[in-house]
Amino acid sequence: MTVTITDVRCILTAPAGIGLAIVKVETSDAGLYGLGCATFTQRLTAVKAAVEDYLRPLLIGRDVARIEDIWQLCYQNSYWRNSPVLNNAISGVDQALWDIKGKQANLPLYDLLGGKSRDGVAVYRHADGRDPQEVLDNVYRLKAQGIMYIRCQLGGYGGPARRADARPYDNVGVYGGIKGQARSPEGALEGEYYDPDVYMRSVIEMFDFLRSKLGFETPLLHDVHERLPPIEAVRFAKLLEPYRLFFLEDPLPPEHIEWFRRIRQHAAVPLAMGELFTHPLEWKPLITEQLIDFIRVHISAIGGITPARKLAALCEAFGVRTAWHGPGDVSPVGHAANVHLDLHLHNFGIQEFSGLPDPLPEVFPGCPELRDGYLYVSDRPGLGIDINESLAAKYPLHDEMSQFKGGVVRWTQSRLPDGTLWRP
Ligand code: GCO
Ligand code: MG
Repeated sequence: MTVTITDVRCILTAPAGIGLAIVKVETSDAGLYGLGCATFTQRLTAVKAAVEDYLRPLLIGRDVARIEDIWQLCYQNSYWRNSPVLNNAISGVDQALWDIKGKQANLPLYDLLGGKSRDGVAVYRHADGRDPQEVLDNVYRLKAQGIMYIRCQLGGYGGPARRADARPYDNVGVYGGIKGQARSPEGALEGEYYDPDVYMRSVIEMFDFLRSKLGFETPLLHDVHERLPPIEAVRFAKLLEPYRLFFLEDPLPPEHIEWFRRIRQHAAVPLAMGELFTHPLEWKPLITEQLIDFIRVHISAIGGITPARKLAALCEAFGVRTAWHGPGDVSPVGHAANVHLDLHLHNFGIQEFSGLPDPLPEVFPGCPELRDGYLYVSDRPGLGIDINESLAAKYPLHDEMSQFKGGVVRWTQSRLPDGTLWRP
C-alpha cells in the first residue's frame, strides 16, 4: 500500500531566542510523520511561505518513498534555483522524508545510510572573550567539560564591535587593540563597526598568548567570518601558521572564492569554508582543486540530507573532510541530521556544536546529547527526535525573545571604520 504525503507544514518557533523553522510532513499512514530542519534564521517567514504556498500543493498525494525524485522535483519546480530560501524549504521536506523512511524501516538514519563509521561525534565549541585572558579562561572551562577542539574568537567576529559614535581611539572594547581603531567620519551611520587591521593584530596576539599558556596539544580553530579584504586574508593565514590551527574558517566571502588559490600558495593553514554556500558552483572548484580541507555547509541551506550525502562523497574523492555548520540557528532536528551523517560518513572531520540550552530539549524530545566532548543520538528510528508543537507555540518569533528587534537583522550591518558596509 503506497504511503502518500497528506500535509506539509512549516513550524516557526524561538525557544532559545533564536528563530527556527521545522517542516512536518504528515502521511496517509495514520501517526506516521517526519520532521526536517529548514532554518534560515534571517528570513524565516520567507521559508515558511516557500514551504506552505509552493511545496505543499506540489507534494500532497505523492509517494513518501521517492525521496530522490521529490528532491529533484522541488529543486527544479521554481525554475530559478539554488537560493537559501528555496533550499531551506526543500531541506525541511527532504529531512522529513528521510525521517519517515527510517521510521518505516525501523532503523536510525545512520544505519539507513550504511551504518556507523564511529560511535561518537567529536565536536568543537566556542571560546570567546573581550581579551586573551578571558578567551583562555573559557578554553579551560570547555576543556574541563571534556571538549577536545576549541574555536577561539576575540569579541565574536571581527574583534570587539564599537558604535559609530565612538570617540576617536575610544577604548570601547576592553582589549588594548581596540584603542588603535581608526575613527569614523562625521555623520557615520549606525552599524557594527570594526577595523580589519585591529582585528587581525588582536587575533595574532590572542593566539600567541594562548599557545604560550596551552602549548600545542589543544586543537584550536578560528573563524574569520569572511571579514577581511582578500589580500589581507592571504597575509592573515600566513601570520597564523606558527600557531598550528586545526582549521581557519571562512577566510574569504563566497564572492571571492578564487582567492583561495592565493592563500594555498602562501600558507599551510588547514582551511574550512562553506556555511554561506547554496550553489554547487561555489564548492566544486574548492574541492576538485584541493583548495580547502573542510567543507562547512549549513545542510539545510544546500537542500538537506540528499545533497549533503552527495557533497560528502565528492569531498571524500578529493580528501576533503566534513565540518557541518552547527550554530544556534540550526534547529535540534538539524543538529540530529548533522550527527546521523557524522556517525556514518568515512570522511567526517569535526562537528561544530553550539549547545542545545533549555528549553530546547523539552520542545524537541530526543535532542542529540553531548557527553565528554562527543555527541550521541538515540537509536530510535529515523532522526530520533520529535517536536512538542503546543510547547513550540509558546515561543513565537517576537521582539523580546528574538535576536532581531522589529524583524530587523542588526548584527549583519557590519561597517568599516569609515562607514563602508562590509560582508558580515
Ligand atoms: C559559525 C557561524 C555562525 C553564523 C550564524 C549566522 O561558524 O557558527 O559563523 O556564527 O554567524 O550561523 O546566522
Ligand atoms: Mg562560521
